[in-house]
Amino acid sequence: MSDPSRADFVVVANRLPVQHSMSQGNEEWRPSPGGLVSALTSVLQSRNGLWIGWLGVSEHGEPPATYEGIPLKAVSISRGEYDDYYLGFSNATLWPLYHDAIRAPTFHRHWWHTYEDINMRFATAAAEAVAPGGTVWIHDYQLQLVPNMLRQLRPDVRIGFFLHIPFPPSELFMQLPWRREILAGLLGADLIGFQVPHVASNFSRIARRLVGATGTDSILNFEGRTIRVGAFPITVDSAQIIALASDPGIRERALEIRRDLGNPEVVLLGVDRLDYTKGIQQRINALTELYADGSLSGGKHVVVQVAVPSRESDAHYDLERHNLEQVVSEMNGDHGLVGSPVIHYLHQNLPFDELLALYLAADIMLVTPFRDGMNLVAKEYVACRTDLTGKLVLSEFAGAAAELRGAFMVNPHDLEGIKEAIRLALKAGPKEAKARMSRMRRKTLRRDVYDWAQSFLAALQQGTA
Ligand code: GDG
Repeated sequence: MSDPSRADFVVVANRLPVQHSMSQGNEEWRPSPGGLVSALTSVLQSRNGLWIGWLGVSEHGEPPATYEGIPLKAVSISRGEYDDYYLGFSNATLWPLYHDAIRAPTFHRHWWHTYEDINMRFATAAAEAVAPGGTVWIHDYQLQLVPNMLRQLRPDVRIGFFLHIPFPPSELFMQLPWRREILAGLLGADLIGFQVPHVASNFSRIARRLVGATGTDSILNFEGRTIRVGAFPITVDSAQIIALASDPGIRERALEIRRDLGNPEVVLLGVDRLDYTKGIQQRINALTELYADGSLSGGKHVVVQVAVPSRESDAHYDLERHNLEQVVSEMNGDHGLVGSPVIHYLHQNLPFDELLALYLAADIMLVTPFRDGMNLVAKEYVACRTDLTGKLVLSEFAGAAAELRGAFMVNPHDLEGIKEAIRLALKAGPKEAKARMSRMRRKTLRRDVYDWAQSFLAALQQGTA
């Protein structure tokens, strides 16, 4: 007899799919934005699933028991644990280490111990929630120990893990004092998914070298079990984006944005979480030099940079914001005209409709992270350009670069290279732009985020039956 209080399918992620917000003095729980929530929601709905996650730092009482019919189970994390597990080990140790160490990672034993404790809390919650023989899909770098912890508690369960961010090359991963524990944690899964193939192979090599796993890059053997390893590049909800891109209200808003910007010849756009991995300052430095050398000119070329507030209680992010705002105001000070700034900067979380209108208003999209697991902004821009206009300048170091070969590629560390790519994008005529955009759309529209979730889960079921 199956226990009705247990679910056949469980998603475990750091965050629940709802977030707290205040609207005109009223408290509300709203869905967290993004395609991941939509994709997982539909999979959970079709499989009698449940979502386990943390509510975020807010102390706003109980979240709803369900979201779109999906039961939610909140894991609570105290203020002190938040500092050590989230701000500390997740975002000041793992995040920089996994992104090429472009900021020095910090290692503290007490952060690690709290990371272990919180991972055990998530694993216990999953073990209590999943039905016999059920499936658990664990997400991202905050929860890398959960696969093995859950396996110890519930050996009957099928366990998948997907890493949304890069996995570092061995030279960097070796710095981690708890490198063996992290590998053993991940290897508790039946399937470990990464964004791009070379990252998956790199992980398997490290696992063979460091903890004595055997096998190939795609099938490892460890402690008597078989673990599949593969690439599952995440993508966007293209049907939804295409529908929004043809919405008359959003199209009108895109025209209005261009009018508000003074009807320039060219609008250049950046949209990023305000994060030091995204290369925003370097990009603005490149743009400033292009205004200085006359490749761009005030009134004719206008830049819009949306920097979405992120991890605001972290001092690194605070400093990043401060430095970014400094270069933005210098750029306007040096090159702006009265009533016509050269860069419009928004430090805001915008409604998705407004983001779409900005994508439609932009002639050139600038996506130049120093390192990025995938980068969905690049794919969203491509998906919404249904008329095949628009040009994308894209970092070689974003996972998306493997698919979006029609972009103007840049090494984000090379200031002259960024400038040159922007010049080339400015120069490219409509025919070249169309050919490049068609190429990128063919690739992007082949699969959507629902296919992504289905392909991961199909691979996870392989070898069962
Ligand atoms: C991590 C990995 C990987 C942005 N501004 C607003 C807004 N957004 C939405 C975008 C996009 C998402 O946020 C950002 O996703 P990215 O992929 O660009 O970057 P990360 O947040 O760093 O995501 C990344 C991703 O996980 C998925 O696996 O691709 O590499 O780092 O969807 O549209 N949404 C709204 N308002 C905004 O102002 N509503």
